[in-house]
Amino acid sequence: MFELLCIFTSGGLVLWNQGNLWSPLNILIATVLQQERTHLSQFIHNGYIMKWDLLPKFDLIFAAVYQELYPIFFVEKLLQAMKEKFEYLLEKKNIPLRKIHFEEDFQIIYNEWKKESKLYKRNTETPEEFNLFIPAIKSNEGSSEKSPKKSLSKTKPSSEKKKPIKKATIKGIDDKVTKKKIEELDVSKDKTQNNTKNLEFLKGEISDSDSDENQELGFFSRFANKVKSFTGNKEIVKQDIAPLVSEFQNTLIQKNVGETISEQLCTSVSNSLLHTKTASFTSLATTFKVTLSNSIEKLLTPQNYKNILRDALAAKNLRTPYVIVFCGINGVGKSTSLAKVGYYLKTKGKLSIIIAACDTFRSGAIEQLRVHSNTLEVPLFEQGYGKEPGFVAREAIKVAKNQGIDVVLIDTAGRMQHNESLMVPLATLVNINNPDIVVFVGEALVGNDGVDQLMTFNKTLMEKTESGRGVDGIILTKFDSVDDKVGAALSMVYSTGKPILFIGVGERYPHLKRLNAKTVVKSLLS
Ligand SMILES: Nc1nc2c(ncn2[C@@H]2O[C@H](COP(=O)(O)OP(=O)(O)O)[C@@H](O)[C@H]2O)c(=O)[nH]1
Ligand SMILES: [Mg+2]
Repeated sequence: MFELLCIFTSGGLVLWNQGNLWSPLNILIATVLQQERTHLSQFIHNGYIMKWDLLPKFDLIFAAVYQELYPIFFVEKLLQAMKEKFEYLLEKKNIPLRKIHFEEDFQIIYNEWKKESKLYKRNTETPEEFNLFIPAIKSNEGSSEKSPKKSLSKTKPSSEKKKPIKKATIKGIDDKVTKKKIEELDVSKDKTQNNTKNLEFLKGEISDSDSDENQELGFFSRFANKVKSFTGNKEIVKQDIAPLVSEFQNTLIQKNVGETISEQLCTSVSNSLLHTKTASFTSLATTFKVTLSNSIEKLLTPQNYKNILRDALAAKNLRTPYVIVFCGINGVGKSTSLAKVGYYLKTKGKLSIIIAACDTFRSGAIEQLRVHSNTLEVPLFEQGYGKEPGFVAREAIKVAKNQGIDVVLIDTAGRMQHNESLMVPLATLVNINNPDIVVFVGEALVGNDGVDQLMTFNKTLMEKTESGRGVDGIILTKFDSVDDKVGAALSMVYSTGKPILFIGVGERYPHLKRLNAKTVVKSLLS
């Protein structure tokens, strides 16, 4: 029989479990998983065998604990089937993690596995009996009243209180688990099991998915050194979590995330954790942090992300120019970002570009663009100052069509978001030309004002354009000058749901990058 089968997140949130013997698992976490020793095929401690499987993509661990004395075969197949089912539910069925009711699925998987395992067993002529979720005493020839092994009692250890292991006081991973003891206890290196290959493969998968730029942590490193106190597998109640809500709220505010947004985010994490259980090996703070990290990462990876390069190449195939409008207030880096995007599309996509000088308002704007057009060696379309920007853009698009130019980059005048009379010409430009994408350019430096700029641009455009279209995406500039105060990125996406297409990380053309959500999360919560 299994003492414990469970599914939990790397943050320690138990999503599903059957059986209740957590102590051996604590040791597994502390001595194997936290130390990234996942190449081991199994772990044996105090008469218990532990096996596990990982789903790094969703931060999930599937683990089984059973008595060494009563071996169970093909456990890895059961864990794998559970993992595949979870992956299917999360990825194909799009069911949120916390909404998965696994019990029924598990029974099906389990029955199937039991059947198949028997077949395998027959084929491989494995002599032992199966003992699955039934009292595991039967084959001990009347010795059921005496523990067959020094540390094991014969009765079913169904709870922490009754656990049969000698080291019954083990509560958490800092509970005197010395290195020496671990070495003594860890006999798994001597055992040869056929799932080694599988785990090696998974290990590869972990490093792959984490090899994202600036990505620093291994899957299980997230456990490491974070465990301070243990919730002991008890239900989380409001009093436990309230101090964490204000602590993390302050952390976010210090990183320039808007106050209301910080509060809303932390409250929603708190609500999602209330009345759930964390495993005894992890602290509530860790669980909170991992849950918050995951929700921020999800927020920063919106479904409506637009891949400018791919879309521009697709437009080229249709022989229509791909039109991008850059808007925002003065001095945020609109013209510089326009030039950077031009450079990117020209070098990466081998696309031909024309720049349209539609900031016909601010003196010097056209001359500044000419410098970019000369440096990038792309044509500049301009009709001088004072002209209606929408008409200049229309002419530029005409030229692009006639000359077979792939992309039109439209520079616009900076305007304060609340200046109605200046917003009208921008809306007219969008109305007349129906660009493929309207990009809002904002600075990473700003706090709430940046959010206000974006929201007002978006709202005004929606109100003033005939089709009711707003901003499609964001370029966040001057990321190089904010250190770890990257909260504007989160605030903007949270408030509007608009994706960050690029970040500007310097003044030169190649200083344009995709936002790495994991890096932002790390900066926000470090
Ligand atoms: N450090 C840094 N400076 C930037 C970035 N983007 C733009 N700038 C600078 O910001 C200033 C204003 O840029 P500009 O494109 O003229 O802004 P615009 O008025 O919105 O068109 C210039 O000095 C740019 O070099 C960036 O990502 N990082
Ligand atoms: Mg400009």
